[in-house]
Amino acid sequence: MSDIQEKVKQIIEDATAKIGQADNLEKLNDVRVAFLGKKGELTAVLKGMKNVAAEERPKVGQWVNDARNQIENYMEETKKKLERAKREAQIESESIDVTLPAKKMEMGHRHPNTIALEEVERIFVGMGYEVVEGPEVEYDLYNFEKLNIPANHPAKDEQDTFYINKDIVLRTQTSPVQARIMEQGKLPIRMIAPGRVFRSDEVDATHSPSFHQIEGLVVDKNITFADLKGTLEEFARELFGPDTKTKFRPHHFPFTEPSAEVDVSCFKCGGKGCRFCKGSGWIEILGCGMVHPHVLEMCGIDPNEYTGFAFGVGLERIALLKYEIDDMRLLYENDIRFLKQF
Ligand code: 2U9
Repeated sequence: MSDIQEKVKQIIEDATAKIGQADNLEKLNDVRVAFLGKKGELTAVLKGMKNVAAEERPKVGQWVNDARNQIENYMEETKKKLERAKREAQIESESIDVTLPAKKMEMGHRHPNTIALEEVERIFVGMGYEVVEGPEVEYDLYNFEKLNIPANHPAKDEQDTFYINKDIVLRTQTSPVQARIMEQGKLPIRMIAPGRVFRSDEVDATHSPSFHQIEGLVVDKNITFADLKGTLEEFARELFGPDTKTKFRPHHFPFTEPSAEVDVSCFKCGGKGCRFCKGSGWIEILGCGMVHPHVLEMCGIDPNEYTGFAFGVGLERIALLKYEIDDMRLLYENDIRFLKQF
């Protein structure tokens, strides 16, 4: 066997061994370059042809071609094997374990205040009322003056207002929304004004410096206290059940005359007296009255032609009562374990 034939045989053996050792596609490519590339070992044999006798050259060419074919075939076979293994490893690593527990869907929950507000809105919208919102930062003029609460009125002290400056306050009630609507002069009016109000109160189980009110206002010709009574009795029955009784106790508000506070029969004991109603059988829920003629006048409505009634409820008070929550602070903590119960 000639030296060249020996050399080619050796190249085949070496290449075969190296291909066998290549355990990934990159290493296999390195082997291709080392043996079959332009500067590879087999190419070097061809480059040495100039030293081979002319009659020997076809033979040498044949050996080199056979060697190339043999190496390429084995390489191709190995490449396919490595590609298959790579694909299988990828499928294995990307496979999904369908037996794992699913990701939990975290559902939100309406706040008890929102549930109570939507319930009150539903009742009044059902009676033909409009829902109107207004600014939380309000002129003293609309928050106090036009509601018959002039400078030095004791109510101004009692409410202990947050002042932005001497003319602008954080509203202490939603009544300025009604005053603004009256001023627009479109009559009759049948509206409720829900929203956040502010009073400089210390936080405890029944107080917060920021809470919510829903106030109502009706202004039309021939509106009487009977309309007020009938409306609020119906409201109480819708909110607390059809057997609910109401009691109107005389009271005083600067913006209404006459005024009353309204109690409902205890929906826990039906009026017999229990821990919930502190033994009295009654629970106070709202304040109301006939709109003071002076308030009508200050808001541009002729009190000789029109009369009206108004009322105000604390939203938190309704939520606490309806859902039997004993501390107002729970409503502001937003603990999902608490909120989920309603
Ligand atoms: C206008 C005229 C009159 C609104 C009214 C009450 C009675 C009332 C309290 C309930 C609990 C406030 O949240 S609370 O502390 N409100 O008792 N509010 S009459 O009267 C108005 C409003 C607007 C123009």
